Amino acid sequence: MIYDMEFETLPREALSAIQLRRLQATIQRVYATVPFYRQKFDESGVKPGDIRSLEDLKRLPFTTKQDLRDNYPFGMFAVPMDNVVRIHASSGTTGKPTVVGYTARDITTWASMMARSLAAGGAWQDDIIHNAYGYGLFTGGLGVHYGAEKLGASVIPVSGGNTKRQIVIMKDFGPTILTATPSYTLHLAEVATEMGVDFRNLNFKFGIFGAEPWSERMREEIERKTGMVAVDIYGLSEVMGPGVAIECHEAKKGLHIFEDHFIAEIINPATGEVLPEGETGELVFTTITKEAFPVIRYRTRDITSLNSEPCICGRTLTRMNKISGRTDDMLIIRGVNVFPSQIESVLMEMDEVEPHYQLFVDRKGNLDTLTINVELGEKAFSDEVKVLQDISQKISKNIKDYLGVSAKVKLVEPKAITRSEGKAVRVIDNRKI
Ligand code: DLL
Repeated sequence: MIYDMEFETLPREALSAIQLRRLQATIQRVYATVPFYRQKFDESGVKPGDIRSLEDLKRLPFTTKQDLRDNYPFGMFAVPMDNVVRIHASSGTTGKPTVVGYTARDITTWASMMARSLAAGGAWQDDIIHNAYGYGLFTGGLGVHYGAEKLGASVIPVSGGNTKRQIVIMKDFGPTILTATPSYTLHLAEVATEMGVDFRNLNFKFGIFGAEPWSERMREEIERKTGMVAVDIYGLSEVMGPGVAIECHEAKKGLHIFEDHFIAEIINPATGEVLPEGETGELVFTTITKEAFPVIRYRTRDITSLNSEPCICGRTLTRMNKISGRTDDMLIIRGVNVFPSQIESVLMEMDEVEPHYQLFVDRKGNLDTLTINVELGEKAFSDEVKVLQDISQKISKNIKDYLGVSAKVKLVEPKAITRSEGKAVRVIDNRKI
């Protein structure tokens, strides 16, 4: 066995026992080695020895992105630098990046988890993986790369960009698995069409897409345009990178969390209270095997719910539902809360427009306003003002009917919105400037 897949079907009691042992060891270690955790635990009056059950995790304080920033760059590392073999950083839109480190064993663990993720997503040793996640400080490229090699698949380390060349490679090398962000995948499909290549005739079977939110509607659109089965993969640099959770290709319904390495909780983001299974809130992770950069109750800001119903694939690992948004991405337009992914779902229902859009939020006086720039499809594109007016009114009406917010809709020509080679920028919030 090249990786620890046997953990995926354990009965709950056995998995919990492993989790508790690993959690206790992690808590002891961070208390002894990271001054930040020692101080935080002391302040809340909890000693490592007090963690006697998984329930006791609740007693520990949260860790936030701000805590990581305050300890920039290496203050949260739990090992000396001579044990750190890799550094990644997540750019972040504001402030300093978050810096994370890995020991040699962390890299091996991560590769195993990514191998398991790829296998769950439909890949195997005889597959050729076209890896279009960016290589560099971003964890996507190298994370998938090591996992693909561990699995024994053949990996093409193409990274993001040079899109035309990517299409030629796809035609000539015949990769069977695509790993990329959903937005870049749409761009790849579009460029293929321009080059006279029908994506659906390429060799791909599965696409393993993540690193940004994408709606069920977007999944349908991608599957229709590319002819592959689209699977959702989730992860974040602070917890490890890609491979924290993934959908199995059998069910494509919820992402199995690798609970032998991470403990997930859902909290009410306003009060910090832990919510019961099934309720929606902020996802919080505790790592239980990481050496260089363990995190305790890290608040991801991602919004989802958990579900431990049995899955048809046989895995007993709890699933998290597709991320519906981030606590810091929620727009409040005249008192109505709305997430970009909800707007995406409404747009995707309409044949006239393409899945390329941007949301502009402005403040006029005391009121927030929302403008949606959305691309017209080639077929719907018209010079007639009346036709265009009708389409934009229809979109506004649908947004109002489904989401209860008023939005101004601006139709733009096909290809007018800048294509992403990694994570798409969907929201431009001019209130924050
Ligand atoms: O995006 C790691 C990754 C790489 C995941 C490749 C999947 C594939 P960061 O750059 O640190 O790490 O960004 C993490 O991206 O907190 C979420 O808000 C968002 N995110 C990641 N995966 C998904 C997903 C990588 N499947 C942040 N759905 C996370 C929705 C996602 N959002």
